Formats: sequence, structure tokens, C-alpha cells
Amino acid sequence: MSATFSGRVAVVGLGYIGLPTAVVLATRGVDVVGVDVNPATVDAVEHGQVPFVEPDLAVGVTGAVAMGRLKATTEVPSADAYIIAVPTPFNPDHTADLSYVRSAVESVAPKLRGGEVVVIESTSPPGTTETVSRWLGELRPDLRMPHATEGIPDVFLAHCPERVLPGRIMVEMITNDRVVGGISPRCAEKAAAIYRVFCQGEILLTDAASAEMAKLVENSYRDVNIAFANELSLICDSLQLDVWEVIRMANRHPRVNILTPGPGVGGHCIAVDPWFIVGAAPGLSKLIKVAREVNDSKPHHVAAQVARRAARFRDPVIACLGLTFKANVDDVRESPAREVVSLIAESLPDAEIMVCDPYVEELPRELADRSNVRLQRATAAITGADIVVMLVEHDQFRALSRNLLEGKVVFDTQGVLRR
Ligand code: SAJ
Repeated sequence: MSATFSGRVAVVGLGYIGLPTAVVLATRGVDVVGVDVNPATVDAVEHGQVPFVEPDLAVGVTGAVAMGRLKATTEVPSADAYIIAVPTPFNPDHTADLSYVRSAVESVAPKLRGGEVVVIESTSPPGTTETVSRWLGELRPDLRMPHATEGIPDVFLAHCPERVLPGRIMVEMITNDRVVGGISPRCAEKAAAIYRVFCQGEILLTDAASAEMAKLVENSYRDVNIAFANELSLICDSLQLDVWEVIRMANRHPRVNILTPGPGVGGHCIAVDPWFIVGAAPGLSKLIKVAREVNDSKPHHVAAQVARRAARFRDPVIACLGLTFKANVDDVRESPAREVVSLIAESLPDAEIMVCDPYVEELPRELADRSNVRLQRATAAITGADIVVMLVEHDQFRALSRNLLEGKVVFDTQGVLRR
């Protein structure tokens, strides 16, 4: 029979993954302590607030805190299980920056007494969980770590990658299948017991490195497919074909499902994770690397197309619709739309650029510092614009009256306005 978990969980890192994970555990009766190095995040959670927009998360946080099941702190407490959900960005040479994981592990190590489960949720290159086991072994030589024993270790270590889609996190956290990879089968089983508390999908047990790789492969698969769509859009532009029409036709084949071209690929996952595979097998990851390069080059192509259209105006007024990394989220980090706006502002210093985004209240620093860029409401911006650039297909933009666009030069990177 599958083991069930009882005890207290510390979730280290209260970001897009850690906070929802803390909430789903807490609302199912587990005592959860959320830990974050940022006192403002801790303070917000303690007051039942959410530091970012995600449907249904706010109500979950409020409920869990009111029930007394969720607490937040900057200090790692003693717990029966630790879930580490801190960022793993990449270094300038595209290798993984494991410094946040390392400092989380260092803060957990002194709390271990034996018998705890430590789960790494942070997306990591293959072999990282084993590295964490070694780090813990060095930090706590008094405890047996799973990489170093055939028998029962003192600490059970596993990797359980998150697979939730921003915008649908609270649903997918519960319904998605979950991969749990242990340093040993016993580690995987111990970690799986925590996820059984809330996960209605299937829990798939494997080894830690396969779990790490599976996560990277999922996002690389998507990146390669988006790159195919983006490359098609470049080819169709040069052949003066309508890429949306071409894709629409091709997708009527029963075994073809081409994704949607856009201004580029953003977020902290799809644009990052493929590099970890390239780093693990550089000579072999040719397609994955080229896909990354195709997607990374897309903002430059879009900005160049806008500059070409702007050439016929004296001091063009350009409305850029959307700044976030994808539709209907408030996250502007690693956003291709943001890069496009920067590139346009740089290449067209005499243009007036109006940025519209219902999810953005303040321009990011590099745009706010430019005298030719300002934030504006969509209707006013479009009305005063010569050129309208559609960058993010927020629902609010889909609903815009097409009459507003009459007489404007429209550059639609998402095919929204034609649909
Ligand atoms: N994009 C396109 N065309 C498409 C689909 C997406 O240009 O047809 C762009 C989006 O606009 C965005 C980027 O790609 O800039 C990524 O968006 P996304 O919605 O595909 O994915 P994310 O980054 O929000 O979430 C992904 C998901 N992974 C997969 O679908 C394989 C999610 O399940 C993961 O949990 C998440 O990465 C993560 O945290 O790794």
C-alpha cells in the first residue's frame, strides 16, 4: 500500500511554484511553513496576500492562513519534509546557476535530525539532486545521505519537477501527472507520499536524473516546436505569404499541429531549460540549440519589421500592445515583448512609443528611463498611433473594436487581430 504523509512541511522559496505548492498542501490540512529570503514576500503571505497575479491563488492563501495551516518566515524551521522551490537561472555562458539551490540547502542542513524528506522542485540539470546529496553529506557528515549508502539513509532525497502552466497553476498543480525521481526507490516513495496529499494525477516514480531530464525535455519539446512556428513566420514574411493562413491550412492535416508564432519565447522555463540539456551534452544537442537561437532572434526580427514600416512616417507614433511574457499574466520578466519595445525605442529615437498592457502598472526600468516611451491605455494609444504592434494576445486586446484600427499600419505578431 502507498505510504501517506503526515507531518510538517517547509517550502523554501515562495515564488510562482513554492507558494501555490504551500497553499495546496495547507488547504488539505498539512502544517506548512513557507520560507523566503524576501521579507516583503513573507509579510504579504502572513497577511493572506499574494505578491503576484495567479487565478485562485489569492483565495487559497487567504484561506490557508486563516485556517492557521500556512505560516511564512524568513528562517528555515525544523520540519519533516523540505520542498526546495528556488530559481535556477542560467549564467552568461548558459550553464545553470545553482547558487540559490546551494544556499537553500545550506539553510536546511542544520535543521536535519534524521528521517526527513528533502525534495528539489527547482528545474535543474541532470545530476543536480545527486550533487545536493553530496553537499548535504559534506554539511552534515553525521548523517547518512542516500548517494552514499545502500541501506536506509538518514535523509530521503528526491527531485519532483513542477509542470504547471502560469495562468492555470492552481488547476494543473492538482490535476497534472507528477514525476518523482529518488536518489533511491525508497527516496522516491517517501517523496511521493507528500504529493499524494493533493495530486489527483498519476504519480510516476523514477530515478532523480531521469526526473530532472524529463522536465528539461518537456520544455525543450515546446521550445523546438515554437521555433518551428517562428521560423515559418520568418520564411513566410520573406516570401510575402501570410503565415497564419499557411499554418491554418497545414493544421487541417490530421497529424499536423503547428504552434503559434509570436514575438519570441519568454518566461523563466522554456527559454532557459533547453540550455541545461545543451550544457549536459553540447555536441549532441544541435536541434535544441538552434531552436533556442531561432526563438531568441525573433524579437530582433519583429523590431526590424516595425522599423521598416516606420520609415514612411516623419515622427511615427507607435502603439505597442502587450508587455508581459505571455497572454493574461502580469509577469514581465524575460518577456520578448519587452525586448521588442526596447529595440524599437533604441532604433527609432524620434518615434513616440506608447506601451499598453492591462497587467502592467509601471514600466520596467530600462523603458521608464527612455524619454520616447510611456505607458498608455490601449484605446487612447491606438487612436493616436500611426503604427499598431500587437505583441501579447491578452483577452482585453482580442476584444478591442477592429474599427479603431482603420487607417493604421498594423503589425500583428500573434495573428490576434485577424482571428
Ligand atoms: N509561445 C509561443 N507560441 C506558442 C506557445 C507559446 O510563442 O504557440 C510563447 C509564449 O508567448 C511565451 C513562451 O512561449 O513567451 C512560453 O509560454 P508557454 O505558455 O508555452 O509556457 P510557460 O513558460 O508559461 O510554461 C511552461 C510550460 N511547459 C510546457 O508546456 C511544456 C509549463 O507546463 C511548465 O511548468 C513551465 O514552462 C515551467 O515552469 O517549466
